[in-house]
Amino acid sequence: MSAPAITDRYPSRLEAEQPPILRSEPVVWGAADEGPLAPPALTQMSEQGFLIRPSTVYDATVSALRSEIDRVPSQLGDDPRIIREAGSQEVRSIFEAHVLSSVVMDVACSPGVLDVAEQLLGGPVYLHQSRINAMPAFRGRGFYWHSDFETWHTEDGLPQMRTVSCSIALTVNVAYNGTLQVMPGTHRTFYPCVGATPRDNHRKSLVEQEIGVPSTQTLAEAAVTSGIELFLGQPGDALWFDCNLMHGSGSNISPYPRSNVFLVFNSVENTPQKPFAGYEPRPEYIAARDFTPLTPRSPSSI
Ligand code: 6CS
Ligand code: FE
Repeated sequence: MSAPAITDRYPSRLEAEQPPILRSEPVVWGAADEGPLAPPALTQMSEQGFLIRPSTVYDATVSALRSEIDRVPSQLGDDPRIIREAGSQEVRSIFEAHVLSSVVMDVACSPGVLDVAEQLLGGPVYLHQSRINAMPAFRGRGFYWHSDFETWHTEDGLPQMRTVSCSIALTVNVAYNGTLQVMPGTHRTFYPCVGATPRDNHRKSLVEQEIGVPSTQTLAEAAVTSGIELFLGQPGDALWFDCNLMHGSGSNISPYPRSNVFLVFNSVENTPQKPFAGYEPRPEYIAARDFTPLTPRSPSSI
């Protein structure tokens, strides 16, 4: 007898358009007395799906992180973890940044980061994905609208929305250098997407995501209620956003590069199953298989 099929709460990569699905899990899993976030911040996260926390890392740490954008690729050479811009050889992302850089791992485990992630997800967490994103000046290309959870569910097998991202600015994030745009409140709805997952989709999707994006009609309808907000921040500021928040970024034609460190925390109670609409699970440098909970590191080490 074959094993009973796992019911999929959030089907996507479908043949035809399907109506939106209301989220069933909480957004905030921990309580106000379980971490640094006070009730207003928890409410903001719960209702809007994102939260800005200024001055999350010190200037010296920002500098150390920025130097990793040159150091890591020059030491690694040709490596799948280094993603380059389509039309040029400029570095776009460095994946598995917490493995390649102890500075990144120290930041992920620092007070004001790890304790926030644990509070939001209600217990121990590990890193599902990490990267340094570097959007070059003039020709840096953005990402079309998407929910990260849509990809992490279909291609990586994360069963529930119990995952949160922390994006730490390493440069100024201004309206004209391709900063992140979010649709507040969309994290409470799952938007199924049309189109089957191609084999080895990540080879394309990490440069330009075409599969796993909602239709323009769906996006237009969502934006009527949500509106669109920009993440505007200084180096060292952090943007926390829920795994299912609709977001994207425009191109950067300004003379100012935009870079950030992107940390994806997942609850240890939400480890991946078989991909819900993909083939092989994606490589470990994109979807981690080391579920060891992170433990705090003292601020003196960063
Ligand atoms: O593939 C990922 O894991 C992430 N990258 C993209 C372009 N979309 C989904 C998710 O944010
Ligand atoms: Fe994303």
